[in-house]
Amino acid sequence: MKPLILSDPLPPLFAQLTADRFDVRPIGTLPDDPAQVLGLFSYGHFAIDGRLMDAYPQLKVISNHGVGVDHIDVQAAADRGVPVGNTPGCLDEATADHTMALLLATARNVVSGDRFARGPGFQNYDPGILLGTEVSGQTIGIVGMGRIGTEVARRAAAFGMRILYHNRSPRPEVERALGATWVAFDPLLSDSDFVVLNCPLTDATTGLIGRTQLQQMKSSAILINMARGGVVITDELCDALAAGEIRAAGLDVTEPEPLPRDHRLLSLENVVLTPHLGSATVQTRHRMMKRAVDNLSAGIKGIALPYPVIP
Ligand code: 8YV
Repeated sequence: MKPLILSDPLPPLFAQLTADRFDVRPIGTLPDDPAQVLGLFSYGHFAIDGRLMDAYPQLKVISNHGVGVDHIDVQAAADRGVPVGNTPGCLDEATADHTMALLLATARNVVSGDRFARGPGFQNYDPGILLGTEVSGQTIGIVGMGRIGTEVARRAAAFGMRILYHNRSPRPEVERALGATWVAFDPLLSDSDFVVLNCPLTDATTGLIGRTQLQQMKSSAILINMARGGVVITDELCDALAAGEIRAAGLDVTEPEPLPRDHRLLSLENVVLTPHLGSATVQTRHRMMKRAVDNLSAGIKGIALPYPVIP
């Protein structure tokens, strides 16, 4: 009998991968005996709190497909002796690539340009339309110099950008390798042409960017959020974008996510949105799934997870 795992819906390819090793059933459907459930698998970020853990007395492991575990109460899991695993170190390049994609798209009007190029208005070439802002030679301010932030810095260096960053602890090796400079949060906001969020969502970063911080930014600046929607106060960002207090925003994540279809953010022209695509490449998804499945297997065997989350 294969170990019983509860998961949110998996696409067919991954459903097959996991089905080879586990009996995967949808979260929310109670098995006859909850004590049969040995693992919880979070694919699309469903919330896992202590109460949910307590519903399964034999729970041996919680595996998260992805790095961010803000939807899992990791301390509650530790208190119950249940290890939590995630998938670090295999999605940094893909997520950094997408960060640059949003940065370039907002700076160079890629989305509005696409719309215009397809529309009835494009009859004659006019060199004066849709002028973007330069990327090369501009200042990027990276909030969160972890693995992903470091890959963003590497790309920014290749674009000839000046690199500022803010992180709890300075990263001298990144400074040496990529010419990045640690600055306090306020000067990062006021000196950057692009403020890029690559930090985890924690108590300290929830609502990190609101009205006050947006007003500290240059009116020509662009905000890129690749972290979690909750790092930005959505209503206050909408106000700043509508009032032209900042130039534009590129958002891979929002709060709430997805946004209600009539949300104000969706009607703003100076926003480029993607639906949480940071790590969404075929190659990266396969690496993530492998790590997530390895964590599940180890937890069920009762051995140390290869990719544990330390509370
Ligand atoms: C995934 C993510 O898209 O790693 C993260 O924190 O948010 C993304 O890489 C997500 O975990 C989907 O499973």
